[in-house]
Amino acid sequence: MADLEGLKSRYASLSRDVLKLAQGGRRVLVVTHIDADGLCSGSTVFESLKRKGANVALRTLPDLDPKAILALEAQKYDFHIFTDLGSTLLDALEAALDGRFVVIDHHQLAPQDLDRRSVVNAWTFGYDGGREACSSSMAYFFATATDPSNQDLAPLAVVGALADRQDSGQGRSLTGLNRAALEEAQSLGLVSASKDLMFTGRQTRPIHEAVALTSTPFLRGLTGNKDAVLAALHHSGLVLKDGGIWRTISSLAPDEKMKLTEVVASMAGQAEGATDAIASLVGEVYNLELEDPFTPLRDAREFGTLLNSCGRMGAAGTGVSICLGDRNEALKSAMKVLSEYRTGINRALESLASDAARTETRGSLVLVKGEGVVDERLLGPVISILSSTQAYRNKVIVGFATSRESDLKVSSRVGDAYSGDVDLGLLMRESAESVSGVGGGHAMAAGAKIPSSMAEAFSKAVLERVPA
Ligand SMILES: [Mn+2]
Repeated sequence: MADLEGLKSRYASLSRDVLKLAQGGRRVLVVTHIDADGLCSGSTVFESLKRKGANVALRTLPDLDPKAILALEAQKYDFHIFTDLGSTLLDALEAALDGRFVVIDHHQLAPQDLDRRSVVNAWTFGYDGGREACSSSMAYFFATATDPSNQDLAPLAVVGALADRQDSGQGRSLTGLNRAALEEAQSLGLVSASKDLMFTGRQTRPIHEAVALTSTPFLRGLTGNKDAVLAALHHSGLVLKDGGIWRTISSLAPDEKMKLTEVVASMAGQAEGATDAIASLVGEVYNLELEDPFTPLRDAREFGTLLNSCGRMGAAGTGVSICLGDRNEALKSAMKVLSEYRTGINRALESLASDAARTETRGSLVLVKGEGVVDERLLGPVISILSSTQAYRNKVIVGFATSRESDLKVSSRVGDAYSGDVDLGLLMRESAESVSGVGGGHAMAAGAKIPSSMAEAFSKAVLERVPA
């Protein structure tokens, strides 16, 4: 059972302890992951301490591994707060940092670690950390325990939750601890929730561009193809401009939205199951009311995509600046990163689609060989998008990309229509370890790194563990 009061009282004492240290001049370091949930959660904890005058710094990491832990130890901070990483490394952290740290997280914990003092984890308080609580909402309640006025940070919890794909409630809604943070944001007028068509750029882009930008679900023939969409929309008679200015999807009247849905459905209609894909385009959307309506920050899902692109493309610092409120230089450069990110993903998807030998289906498992054509930084989003396509929605999909000279990066996802029972975190870890690699993650999304020479042995190990 969810125990929000228990979490709040844990945070009341934790924040007291941390503030006592920090306000006494001790140096505190917040260490966080580079994905959107990591950037939002790290920024939230950092900002809440900064506002109290603490001597605090923030660092982003692509991975926390034993080497990174040793490097941290050498810097001799007085206290460390890890967000969105660390739950599986408590022993190593304990050994290196000797009580001078706490982990705030939602990744699965080993059962014997649930009640350790050094970790505040969603699972300990009865929340499903894969669906109901992200690190950003965990961080949000730490921030409000530090000072109730930190409620203004609630939109970051919503962004982090959506970016971690936790909109798994009815109609793509947020639930659990994420919902609790959302409700605080709503009560302050910071975020509004409504039902709408969930095309990317529904408030910011011309209609045909918004349809073409949408990649989840992946609409074959439409995603990345704005000319074809424009031609079809013209043909339908939908009024696309208002006084010479392109209209947006959110400005359409209900009957026009219906018409748009029909056009998209008929274009995507050749593919089997397209109706399901279209149905999944309607859901709860979250508006950040204080953001400029013509930026991607206005829509919480797009805000998350923007942050994810920063993290993946080596611009995590830019993402942090945006979380902390920079709407000038940081936003400008993030927009550029986002457009490169989208171009890179589309190019990778095209390369994969144009070479049938790169995709191999074995029972319910799909292997995607992206070596040489998928940038390793984009492998995760590419595999995510593929797992939302009609062809692979009922599969487990495992993709590969070249990593430096002699390694392979592996990324895996479970399609939302897959009927088997698989824990990808475990699958990646066991399969990788069997070929002297490393792996892990969530049940629905996980990754690994293995030696290039072990690709075949690794695939075999995966195949043995995926129920057909
Ligand atoms: Mn996360």
